[in-house]
Amino acid sequence: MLRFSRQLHNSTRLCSQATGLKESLKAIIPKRKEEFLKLKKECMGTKVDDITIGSILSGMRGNRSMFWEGSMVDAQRGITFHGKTIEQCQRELPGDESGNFYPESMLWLLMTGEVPTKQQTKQLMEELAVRGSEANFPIATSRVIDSLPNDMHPMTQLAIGLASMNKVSRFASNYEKGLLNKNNYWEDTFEDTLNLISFLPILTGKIYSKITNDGKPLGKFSPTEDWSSNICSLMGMSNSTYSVNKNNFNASESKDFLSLMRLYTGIHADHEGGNVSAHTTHLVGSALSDPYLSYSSGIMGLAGPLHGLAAQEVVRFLVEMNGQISSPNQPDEIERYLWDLLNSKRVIPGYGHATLRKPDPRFTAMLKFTKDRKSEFENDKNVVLMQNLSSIAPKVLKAHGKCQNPYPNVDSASGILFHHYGLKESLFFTVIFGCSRSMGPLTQLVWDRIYGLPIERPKSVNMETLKLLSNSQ
Ligand code: CMX
Repeated sequence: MLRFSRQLHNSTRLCSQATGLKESLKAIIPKRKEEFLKLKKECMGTKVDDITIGSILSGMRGNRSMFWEGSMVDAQRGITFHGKTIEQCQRELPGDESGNFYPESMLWLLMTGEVPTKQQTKQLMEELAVRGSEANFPIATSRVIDSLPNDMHPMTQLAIGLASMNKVSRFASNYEKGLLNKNNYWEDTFEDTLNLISFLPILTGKIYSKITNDGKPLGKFSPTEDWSSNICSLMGMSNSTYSVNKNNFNASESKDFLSLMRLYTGIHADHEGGNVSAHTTHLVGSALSDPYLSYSSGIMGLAGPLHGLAAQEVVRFLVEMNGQISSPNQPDEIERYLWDLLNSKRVIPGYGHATLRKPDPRFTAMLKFTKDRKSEFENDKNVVLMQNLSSIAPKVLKAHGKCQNPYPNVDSASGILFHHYGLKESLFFTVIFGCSRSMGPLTQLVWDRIYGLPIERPKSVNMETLKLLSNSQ
């Protein structure tokens, strides 16, 4: 785990002047804003794409109609963060000894477009640990979470918890007092954004303790640990506290679970703007709702089975298949199982993608995580099945001939790795996704306000209009 030195820790204050990230952001705003305004002035009439009736009736697939800077998804290359592939991020962003970049360095990259130094990353870690400490965590949110039924869906608890933080929103409060104008909206949005991200370890820990331990704490927040370490500790998944919750977890597993947490939360941080959680955060934020309300809405979208819940479906699928085949190393039996599934008109979970046409590089990164730890995973038949499936299922799906992308997506691996380390509450996987996904959409919200993007208001059309349009061509 990464521990901050006391001296450095004590020098960090909650106020914005101490933040390296905010100062770096301030330094790049004028040039980016100038470019944006020039583009807006000179190119407003430039045509991008034709909108067809097909796109209106098919979820606006492929319509390039949103402004989003942090990341892009290319059908062949997959995700890039400010132009950098996951492999480049692993090489260039400051990270831990196991080769994973810290989510904090991804946050810096998303916010500024620049690779942070080790010192800047460390400073941001410290800042998040101070902002998100027990003393600063909103008391009203603690009370709200405590009052919810333990068996309420963890994503509902997350959305409620985030919305309740609106009580401490600097943006909402200063807007109400008439202290804000268009030029400084972004600053309080930035403050709320960093506070929200910093509050996630405690909020996540509270929700996990409700669903597993009747609300009794499973670990303690440490102001000298980084963001991912605190998420693990508060879930009872750190070396010192794990025994409260489970009884067979050892120190080396704890370190690997932390690596997995860093990998997972780093690579899920953003997936361009059109996905439901990102788009919703942007849309709600365009009404000048504060970051807590905006991201709470995004979380409600992430809770949908077609968006954030696929990882839990994959775990069920792998466990069930293993119960019906003699061994995960029997390709013929696996193929037969897959054909039975397809012939009964069901999908192979964890395979296919709306945009990608190659294996998801996030899946590749997770697969590498297992290959780098061969001895850890070789006896876990669910993980072995996940690995073997990634070469068998694409052949079957190609022969089936329906889906446009027969390759594994990220959900094909992520849940089963959590499962391996003892995180068996599959409904909870999406909460960790929600911790990670806060970074991209909220970063974009800060930039939306730097650029002064207006409230979003597409024009809707009815059946009569569509008929008229189709007859006129
Ligand atoms: N298994 C079987 N059939 C599949 C399939 C799969 N994994 N993926 C797609 N198909 C089928 C579709 O159901 C569709 O069939 P119909 O024409 O009968 O409706 C056909 O192939 C064409 O679909 P597509 O254009 O290739 O895929 P879509 O863009 O419509 O859907 C997705 C994409 C992800 C919803 C789909 O591939 C799927 O259901 N996959 C399984 C669930 C899953 O893994 N979801 C996680 C998504 C992760 C993410 O979005 O990041």
